[in-house]
Amino acid sequence: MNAPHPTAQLRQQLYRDMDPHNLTPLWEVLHALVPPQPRTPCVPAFWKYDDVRPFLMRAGEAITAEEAVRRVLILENPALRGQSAVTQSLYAGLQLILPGEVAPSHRHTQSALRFIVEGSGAYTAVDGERTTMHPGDFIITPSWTWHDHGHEAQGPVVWLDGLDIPMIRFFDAGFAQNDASKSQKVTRGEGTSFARYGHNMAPVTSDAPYGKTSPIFSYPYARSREALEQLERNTPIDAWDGVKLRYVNPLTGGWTMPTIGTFLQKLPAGFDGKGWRQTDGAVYSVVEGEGEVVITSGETETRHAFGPRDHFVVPSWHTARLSSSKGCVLFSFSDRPVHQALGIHNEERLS
Ligand code: 1HN
Repeated sequence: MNAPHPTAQLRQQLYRDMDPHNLTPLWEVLHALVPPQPRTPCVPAFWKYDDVRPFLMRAGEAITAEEAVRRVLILENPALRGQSAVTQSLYAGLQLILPGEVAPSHRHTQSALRFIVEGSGAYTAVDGERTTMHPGDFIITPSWTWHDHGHEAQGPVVWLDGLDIPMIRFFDAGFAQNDASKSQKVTRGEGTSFARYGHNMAPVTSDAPYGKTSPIFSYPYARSREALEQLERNTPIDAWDGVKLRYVNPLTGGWTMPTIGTFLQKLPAGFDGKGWRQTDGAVYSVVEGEGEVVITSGETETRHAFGPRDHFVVPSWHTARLSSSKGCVLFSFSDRPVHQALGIHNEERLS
């Protein structure tokens, strides 16, 4: 008889002997490495604003914006606790600033978006230009630009921060610096970037002052909402998305940031959307109105009624459906620009 065919025992001995050499067999993990379809560890998540707000206000009593540098409660995906991640690639948090406070100037390679959730009159300063915040405004802090926040008006102001922190961490490409001064010097009047780039026009000696990032610091809600309203009146409603637009970089027509795509959509009253799934997991912020989101993955179904200022996550390749009896407006962001740059974006719309 020949020697016995390699057995489980033989394999186990091989694994043990090579382990100290930092060697491991691919055939034991191959299936998990290249799954037949995306299998994210991220789970659907939902934060009701009424539950979150009291903690934000308590944070306002527990620490100043300056002491905290950024007074933020991180929205952590329940399956990624401790990782400061809302999806595998993205970070989200709710930031509070109170009248008279300053969040000191710094810069980092991570890109940031702000979506204003509550209150008015705080400002963010980017590269010497201040922008006043209003609910529903979408504001950008491009990679490596100095930025500070302040509040010289009334009442608490809360916004959603979206950053590419987990992605930049994955690439080990993060740099950061603190500014010498707390609040950077204002060098340009408010609205300068919008005047240059926000009216379907651009400087004649065209430049891209922030590289791959949009030179518009703030996309005011009033304008974005007006566009959706007009389209709702005049064009067919998409059976999956209602009326949905993406924010663009006016110099390229592409995404506003290289790593994060941003969207605003309006579901008309009585909308009962069809299901879809896509590879880019997304974070939603409810601006106005109310509705329901149903998220399914395999046998698991999650269902949440939402209202203004609630936040939720639709993970990669989970099927989602949106509906709204009274109509609503939703802001959302995802890592779609990266999926598209890599040629791996996939979307399936169910009939
Ligand atoms: C940051 O700079 C801000 O500038 C907010 O408001 C959240 C989370 C991690 C790292 C930097 C801001 C942040 C952040």
